[in-house]
Amino acid sequence: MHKDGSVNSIRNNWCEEEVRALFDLPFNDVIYQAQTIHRKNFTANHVQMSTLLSIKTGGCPEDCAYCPQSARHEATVKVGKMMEVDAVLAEARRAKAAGATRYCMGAAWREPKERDLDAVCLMVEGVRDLGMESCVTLGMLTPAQAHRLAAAGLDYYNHNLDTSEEFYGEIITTRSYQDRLDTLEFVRDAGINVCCGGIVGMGEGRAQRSELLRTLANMPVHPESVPINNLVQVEGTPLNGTEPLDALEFVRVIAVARILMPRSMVRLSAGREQMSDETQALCFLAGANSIFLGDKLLTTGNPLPDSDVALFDKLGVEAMPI
Ligand code: SAM
Ligand code: DTB
Ligand code: SF4
Repeated sequence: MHKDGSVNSIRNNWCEEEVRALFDLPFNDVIYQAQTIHRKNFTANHVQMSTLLSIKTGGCPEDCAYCPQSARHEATVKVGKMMEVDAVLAEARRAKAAGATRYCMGAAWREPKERDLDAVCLMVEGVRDLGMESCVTLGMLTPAQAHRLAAAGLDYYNHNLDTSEEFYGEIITTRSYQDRLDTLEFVRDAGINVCCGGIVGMGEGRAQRSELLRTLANMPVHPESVPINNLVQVEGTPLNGTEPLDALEFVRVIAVARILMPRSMVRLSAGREQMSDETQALCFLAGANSIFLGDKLLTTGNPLPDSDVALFDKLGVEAMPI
């Protein structure tokens, strides 16, 4: 039931043509639909502030063509050891003081080792003790690992499909689309909320963007959280130099995600540093309701917190309470 008493059915059976038709609508029409659905399901003008930390940076064996942390590319991120639990929790306290209500921790792994998971579980418990939502992204999981994270009280596990199944092979060869779907199923079965989205601006077409969103929306249960990343181009990665995605097309991706997954948190994730205030404002209008707060994502830049506060002020947007 919505705030206005109406019922909006959640669908998991979108066909290709229907999703593509949403993308092809006149801009005002798709934004109007998305904003209408957004207001039925969320408090208008609330945007969640999440903060991201790389707990293990660089040296990753996978070959994701967008990623500066792959050991297979020439990108220059400094490879680091896994951070200590106390240092991670000190950062989480800082993020909370700055206004974040969600703390996301990422590791440049193909999959976690058992002993690494011990430390991650302590981090998750510590973040929860601070009263923040917790999210981790550690690569592929086994069912047993998903259960361990659930027992530690993890709120969300982030594992992206990244793109459509058809385009996927152009971007990653070291693990399959099915591997990703399997991990997502283990996370779901362990009772952890699913955080799953993708990246646009990787040279894909509208058909592939549309298929990515259709795959997400046709999961038996929608991911509770859908990060939409605009590719951050990094020197030394194979995708550096890709034609950037038109800003209005990016806004359409947010709008269609909101229409297809009415109750999911749609997160305006990577790529905001390269975005104008106007584009970000359109993303909020299209139904995005979370951003990363803090001057760094995992390894790349993010707008300064002061400029985000100024943008929220200009738009009359408030930080979403937990
Ligand atoms: N290694 C784990 C994995 O890939 O599952 C977790 C960390 S990985 C960096 C998390 C996500 O960050 C990726 O799935 C991808 O969607 C996003 N990402 C990485 N590099 C990016 C870039 N240059 N631009 C936008 N998104 C990026
Ligand atoms: C997601 O979808 N986006 C975040 C989070 N999940 C882990 C990561 C963005 C990374 C951008 C590139 C970097 O900073 O290294
Ligand atoms: Fe490794 Fe994740 Fe980067 Fe892929 S996206 S190279 S798995 S850190």
